[in-house]
Amino acid sequence: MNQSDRSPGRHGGFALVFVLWILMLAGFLAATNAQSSRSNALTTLGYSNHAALRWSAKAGLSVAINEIAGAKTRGEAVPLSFGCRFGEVDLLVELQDEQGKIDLNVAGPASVGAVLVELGVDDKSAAGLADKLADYVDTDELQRPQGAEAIQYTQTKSLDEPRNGSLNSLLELARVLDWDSLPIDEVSRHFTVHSGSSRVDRSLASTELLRAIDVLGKPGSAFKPSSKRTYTVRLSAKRDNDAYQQTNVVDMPHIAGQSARVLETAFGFIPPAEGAKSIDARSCV
Ligand SMILES: [Ca+2]
Repeated sequence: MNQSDRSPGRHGGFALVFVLWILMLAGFLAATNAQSSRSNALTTLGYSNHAALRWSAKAGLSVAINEIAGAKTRGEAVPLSFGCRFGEVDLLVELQDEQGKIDLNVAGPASVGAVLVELGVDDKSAAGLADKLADYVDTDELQRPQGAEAIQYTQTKSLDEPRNGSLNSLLELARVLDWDSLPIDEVSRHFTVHSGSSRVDRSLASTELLRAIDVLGKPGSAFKPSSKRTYTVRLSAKRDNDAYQQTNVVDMPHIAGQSARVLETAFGFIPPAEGAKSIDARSCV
């Protein structure tokens, strides 16, 4: 076979390889594009879910405020929790009267330490945490046995220092030496900075708090009703595989027509398993 006989076949072979290479490249580009489209779609779905969860929680706070106001107007007990739906978002709302908690600005370290022990903190650590909190709040610079004033914060290279005044928010506990080790969500179920009372309404207190009060031998912690109407509103929202939690402390108005004031807000996305669980199917609106 001469050169002219072999050329067309060789050219045909080159052409075939070239076409196959182009097809492979086109396939690769198509696959990449499909993957990118799927990724974009998932990202968009994620944004959509997050936006829906955040707005549902925001709207759920208004529903909760109306529930509290309605119960008060009717002379009924404020519900401990309720669930409802905003479209495809499941919302669980938990309500807690701050009068059933220990006020960290008022309680002594013995009371704070006793509650921490009931929450599972060992005796020595609980005493240390209680002393550090008391030093953070009191106006002097005299360090308690296991406490911490400004010099201890400097020695531990903390960027914070004691306020030497009342806490404005539970979130400020993150600045108190060693308190950042405690889960704020758990802490907020037993402590407040808004009741303004050294006493606790036993009918509203958690079981851990009741045990601590009994250990302290203060059954007299029976409550003298306060004029304060402050509540923690904990909202857990869930849609698909995303979940979101928002916690607010709300000061309810004393006079009809006035608006509720939001004193504290904490929020964030959480593991779906911790989101709203089985709730009834009523609509939130
Ligand atoms: Ca101090």
